[in-house]
Amino acid sequence: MVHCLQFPINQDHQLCIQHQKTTSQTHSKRVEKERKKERKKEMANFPLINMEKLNGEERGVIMEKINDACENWGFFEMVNHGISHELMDKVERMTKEHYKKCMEQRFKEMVAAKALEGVKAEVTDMDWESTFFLRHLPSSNISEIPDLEDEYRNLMKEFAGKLENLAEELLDLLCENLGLEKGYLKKAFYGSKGPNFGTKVSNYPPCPTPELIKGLRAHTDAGGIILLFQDDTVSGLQLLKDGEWIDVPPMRHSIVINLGDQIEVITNGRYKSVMHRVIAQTDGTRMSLASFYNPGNDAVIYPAPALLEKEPIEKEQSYPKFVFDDYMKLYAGLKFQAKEPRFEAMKAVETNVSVGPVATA
Ligand SMILES: O=C(O)CCC(=O)C(=O)O
Ligand SMILES: [Fe+2]
Repeated sequence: MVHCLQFPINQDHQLCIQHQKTTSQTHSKRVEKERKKERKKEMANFPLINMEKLNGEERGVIMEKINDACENWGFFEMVNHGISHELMDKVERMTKEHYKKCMEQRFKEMVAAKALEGVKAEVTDMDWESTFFLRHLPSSNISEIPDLEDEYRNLMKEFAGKLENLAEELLDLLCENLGLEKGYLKKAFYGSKGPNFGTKVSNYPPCPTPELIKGLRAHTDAGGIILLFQDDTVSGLQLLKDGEWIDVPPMRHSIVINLGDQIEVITNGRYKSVMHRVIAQTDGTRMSLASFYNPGNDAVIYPAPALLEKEPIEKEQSYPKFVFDDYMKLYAGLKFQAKEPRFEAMKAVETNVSVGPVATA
């Protein structure tokens, strides 16, 4: 009898919990659906710039689109940027061949040695990527990198030369939009030996647990302007916009641009470096070549005075002045953290920076 009495009560209770569960599941499903729709919309809005149109009557519209992308996305994707498709196809083919021949086995051994294949909890101190770094400026290290065929070395030198020109062209477009004199950003990056310019060649192999180990953990880039040649079929790069991770759509022969922390400082926050990450896929290896056009080590970075003049008093000098290399030393340990504490830390040591000639006696 007791059982009989209790049973319906329990069942009601059970049903009640079940009902609450179902309602909250429906609610969270609805929220997730809304979010997905929102993400899709944002992805469709991802700024795509046809650089060819800069030479025509639509120049003003395109410049405005670039400005909007810099202010609101920190990212844009360029087509018809002037680098030949033939050159890009060859770079892609040889990079993929090099990965298969020289890097893939090494990556598999690293995964086995670190037992990354069967992880059960989130890995927060490693990335699921296979990389090497080519330095182009101030001096090239391409001849010192082992395992590269001469043809690949020469190809990468040629590609880097084209990207360097494109980076400088872009910096001038940014100057124009910001109302800074032509050449201002290039000069600001120059220091005594010219800019640092290098390419990180990456492959993100298939990962059995992409939710537990990122291809590359979320970060903002420390430097100036980044030009990315990414795989046109295997996706994975995402940027954070209004609290949502948005896919950067793969597109054949496009170059993706994003802005680093130094552009944020020089523009006093008008343009922002934006958090991004790479999610490895469960099938398919994603290739990417990220070329970083950064200030020289001894370049002194600070908000452009011409931009500060336009700011209300309270926003004036909200960013620090520092030597770029000091920022890089700080970044080395804090890359995967928010940028704001880095800016604050640089502010704290700012008084030591001298822009003029150093007194020696
Ligand atoms: O591989 C990519 O798409 C992005 C790489 C990146 O964000 C980086 O190396 O800083
Ligand atoms: Fe990055």
